[in-house]
Amino acid sequence: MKSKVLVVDDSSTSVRVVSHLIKKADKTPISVFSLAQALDVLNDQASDEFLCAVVDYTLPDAPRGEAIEAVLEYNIPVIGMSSEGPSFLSARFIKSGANDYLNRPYCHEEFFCCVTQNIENIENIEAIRRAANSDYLTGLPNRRYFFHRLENTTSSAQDCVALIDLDFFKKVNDTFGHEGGDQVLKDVARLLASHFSQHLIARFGGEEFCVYFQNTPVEQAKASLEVFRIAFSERASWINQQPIKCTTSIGLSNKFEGEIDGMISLADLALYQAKKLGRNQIVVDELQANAQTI
Ligand code: GH3
Ligand code: MG
Ligand code: MG
Repeated sequence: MKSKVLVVDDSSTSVRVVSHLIKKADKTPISVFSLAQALDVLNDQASDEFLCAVVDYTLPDAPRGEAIEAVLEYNIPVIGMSSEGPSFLSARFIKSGANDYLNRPYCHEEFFCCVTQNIENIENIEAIRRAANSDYLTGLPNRRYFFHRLENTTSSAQDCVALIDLDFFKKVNDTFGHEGGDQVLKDVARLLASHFSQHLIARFGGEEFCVYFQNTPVEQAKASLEVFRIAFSERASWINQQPIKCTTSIGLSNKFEGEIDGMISLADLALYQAKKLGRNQIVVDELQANAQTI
């Protein structure tokens, strides 16, 4: 959960007051006195750790609101502050893209309301974004997020993709009920998250999952999938004190031809092959014809 609020103001008295009020809102103020220092902090610390920034309109090294625009560049919501009067403020701040603004002198209640309301709005938007991007049952990223992430990624010929499908999962539901099936889905998701934390994973739908390996030789991806496959097959999920054993079939492809969709279709064909060959195994559809090739 994000908790930092960046405070950029050249007046140490103002910084002290603002920091105190931010702490009262249970957030952590990170205070700096100039735009240069603010940029140092933002380049040094992950900017996505900041909930928002409270930025003075006039700073010695940014006299005309440049600091507000500079901080907005880092995709951090900004509350602007100025002593120059409300009519000046509203026009200038709206133009610079600030989310909200405060006119000095402000009473503490006014500051508190402004900051907490903005933080609440930002947190609500974050919660909606998280819900839209993740799968409700397992908490894994969903298909929508998977493709959105890849849209903004430069894929390379070294990438590969794996489709992982639970074997005879319908039978799990038939034997242990939907609740038993759900438990297996949650467990497989947790195991996937722990084995492939360095990679992009998603629940594609039903009992099918996907792992996208960036810049990973196919042999390495296959070896790590094999470790996962064996680990999953050797453990059990539990429902009403009953163990549920389950296995996975996996299709892996590294035939990158510029289209991720195409590589996923090939992984799907490899998965189909793994099912046909008896399940609980990996089939690789790889560029160089060594190992199992379809
Ligand atoms: P195969 O080895 O060929 O993959 O067989 P399968 O039984 O795993 O595959 P099939 O496609 O026949 O059945 C998938 C089942 O997954 C059917 C569906 O009811 C179940 N399923 C899909 N989503 C969920 C879910 O969220 N929870 C539970 N409990 N079951 C689900
Ligand atoms: Mg100032
Ligand atoms: Mg299945």
